[in-house]
Amino acid sequence: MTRALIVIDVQNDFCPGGALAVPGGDEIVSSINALMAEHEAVVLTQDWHPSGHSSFASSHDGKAPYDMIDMPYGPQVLWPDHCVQGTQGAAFHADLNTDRADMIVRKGYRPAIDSYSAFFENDHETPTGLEGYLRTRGITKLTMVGLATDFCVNFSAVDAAKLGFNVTVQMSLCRAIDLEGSLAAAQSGMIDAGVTLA
Ligand code: VGL
Ligand code: ZN
Repeated sequence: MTRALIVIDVQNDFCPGGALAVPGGDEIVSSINALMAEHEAVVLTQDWHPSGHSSFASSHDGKAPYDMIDMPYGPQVLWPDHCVQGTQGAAFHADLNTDRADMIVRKGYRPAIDSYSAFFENDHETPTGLEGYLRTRGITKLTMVGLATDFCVNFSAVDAAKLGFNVTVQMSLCRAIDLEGSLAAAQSGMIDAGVTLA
């Protein structure tokens, strides 16, 4: 069995001081680096939005961060501007061991659609290419860690389980945004999808 560690969005904007800071987001970095040694493959994901992205509240008149809107692909939370391509906020946390990464998957780069999952954009059908990468390398078992538990980790883990991968989310190496019960909903959704929460 070939195992991959999938490190979701450990970027400055999701860490304390960032534009969409996840509480404690920086606390997990050194333990994530240590876990890399237990995996044959390491994949990093990077939220990577053009400026003016449709998931930003600032792109919609009269909307504020954390408001919801209906997009053609379904409901979408509006966020503060974050992870704009090429900015310091979009860069990986300075202590994350990016040298060990075999693959970096960028997502959320299409202006009109968000992408929480490392596998599919928020329409649940446009692929990022990660599935093909993992399958062609013979990887069957995934450990997921990173930010944020209830959005990008959750969507990535559920998609991976639906695709037939053996998926474990290491909860102690994730941190959540937790909007109106989103963490509890994510945990039960992941369990229902067959994800192991460790
Ligand atoms: C994320 C909100 C917006 C995440 C990304 O990485 O969980 N959350 N963009
Ligand atoms: Zn984003």
